[in-house]
Amino acid sequence: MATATGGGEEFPKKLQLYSIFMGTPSFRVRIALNIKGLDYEYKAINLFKREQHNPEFLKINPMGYVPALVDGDIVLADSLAIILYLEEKYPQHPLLPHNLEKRAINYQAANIICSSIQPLLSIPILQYVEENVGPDAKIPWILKHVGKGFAALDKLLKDHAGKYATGDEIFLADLFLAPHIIAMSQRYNYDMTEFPLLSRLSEAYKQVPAIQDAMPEKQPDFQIN
Ligand SMILES: N[C@@H](CCC(=O)N[C@@H](CS)C(=O)NCC(=O)O)C(=O)O
Repeated sequence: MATATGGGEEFPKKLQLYSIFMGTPSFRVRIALNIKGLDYEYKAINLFKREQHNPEFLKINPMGYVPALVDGDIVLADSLAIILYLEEKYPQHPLLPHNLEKRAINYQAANIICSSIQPLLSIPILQYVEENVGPDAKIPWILKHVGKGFAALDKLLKDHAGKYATGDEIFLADLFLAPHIIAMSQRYNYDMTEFPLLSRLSEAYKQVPAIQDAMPEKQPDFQIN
């Protein structure tokens, strides 16, 4: 680990983000860092080479997942935990609205994606579906679970949205939504017409530099897969 020496202990000087270009959880954290204007060192973890299982990385995240963040002597993993930590430690450009109801809706939307959509699309689950249900089962599986989640989010956010998911600023819900909408369109050419609000947000996200700079293809480890 690149370190700075101070007071006998060795901690990295700058924030370090362990990330993979294509994963939506890493994408969420990159957006948060960009919105808050935080400079960071990009530490690529190549999941295709199974680098997540390297003992050095398992010291950072015992789950063997990216993203993970190192901020001095604080080491954290899991995108939601990292983003909520960044929000408290670096309050500039808040990621949560003042209004309690809108804040709660942000938690709900983020958690729908974090707990009820993304885990069903994770590499081990998709491999399991392909190997144990059948090679043709993967795409219908993805479409079913994303469709259910997107339909719920479209309904949930309808009465709260402004230019973005819960108002005219990018908040937590957008950090979780944008990577999923973008990944579905890039990987599966997903048809969003059934979800009018999410389709509109998808267009709005194209104009947000913090999101565009966090795109998979802008990352140092990007490769066409
Ligand atoms: N709940 C975690 C999920 C992270 C996650 O699923 N990361 C995937 C990449 S998208 C990963 O590292 N997978 C490694 C593996 O499955 O071995 C978060 O939100 O950070």
